[in-house]
Amino acid sequence: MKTTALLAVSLAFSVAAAEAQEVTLRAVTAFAEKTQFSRNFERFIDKVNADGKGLVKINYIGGPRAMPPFEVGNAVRTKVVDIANVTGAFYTNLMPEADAFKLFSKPMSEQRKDGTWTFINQLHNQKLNAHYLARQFHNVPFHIYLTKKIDKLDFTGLKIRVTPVYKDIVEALNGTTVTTPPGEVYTALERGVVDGYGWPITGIFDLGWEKVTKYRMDPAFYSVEVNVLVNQDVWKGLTDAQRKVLDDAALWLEGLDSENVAAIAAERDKQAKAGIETIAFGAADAKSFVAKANEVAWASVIKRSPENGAKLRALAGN
Ligand code: 173
Repeated sequence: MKTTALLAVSLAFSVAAAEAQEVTLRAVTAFAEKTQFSRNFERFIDKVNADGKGLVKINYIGGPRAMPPFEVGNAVRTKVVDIANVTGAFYTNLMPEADAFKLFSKPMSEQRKDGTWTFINQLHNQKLNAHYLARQFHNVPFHIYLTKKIDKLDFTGLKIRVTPVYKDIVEALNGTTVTTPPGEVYTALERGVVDGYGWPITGIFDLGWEKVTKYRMDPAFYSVEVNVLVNQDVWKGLTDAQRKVLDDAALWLEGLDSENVAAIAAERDKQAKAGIETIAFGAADAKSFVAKANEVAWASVIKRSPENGAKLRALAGN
């Protein structure tokens, strides 16, 4: 009897201790829920909630319906949320260097070894009060999509929806830029407010944009970056065991990038079947476009942040 009672008491204590140790993190995503650039983060949340039972739990608040995309970076900084899925392009106001992340196309396994992750993490620590937990989609490029045909690399007379990702290159080709979050792209196209938009090779079907898209301009350029950030005070307050659950899930999440190769091939096919024509230029023009895109992007980052910009360029090696 005595032993059983003691056992029960000690069991009750250990359950209480485990419960006291479980932390709940509030999460948002800068992309619409269940769409291309939120989906893997949602799988990450499921994994953390399964693997982290009793240690760490993520409470998924949602996407742009809960918080405007361009405010997500600041919400992490001020601990309005604890963890977020967001591209650096949406927080260049707080960290101009974030505009350079699209110029890193090395796999994260390399970036974690060669000092890139460490430096980018430091930037997040300093400017966003955040821990840089993971980066996704390094092998997914961007394109410019159009409703009007062009026959040379020149956007004169065209209005293009941009984010900081595409702004410099569109302006370098004489286009007029209109910055909007993804949620406003469809309406802007439908109303003729813009004649095209920048977006990755994947994801245009999620919000029905194929209905208002006629052309995809090739070649592809840059690399998508969507990051998982954790408020730095929250990160520091976690136990080693809690951090390990998140770190392990982060590496797993980065590993999902291997799925992108097949996804990209399928998406090109799907776009063609939806009647989206490719506008392709000759090999020399394509090469000069990509070179120009890289050049204007680096120039813009280095102008805004000379020292860090130069360091980033050395790390990117391009
Ligand atoms: O076009 C965008 O909204 C944008 O900048 C972006 C960045 C990463 C993934 C998808 C879109």
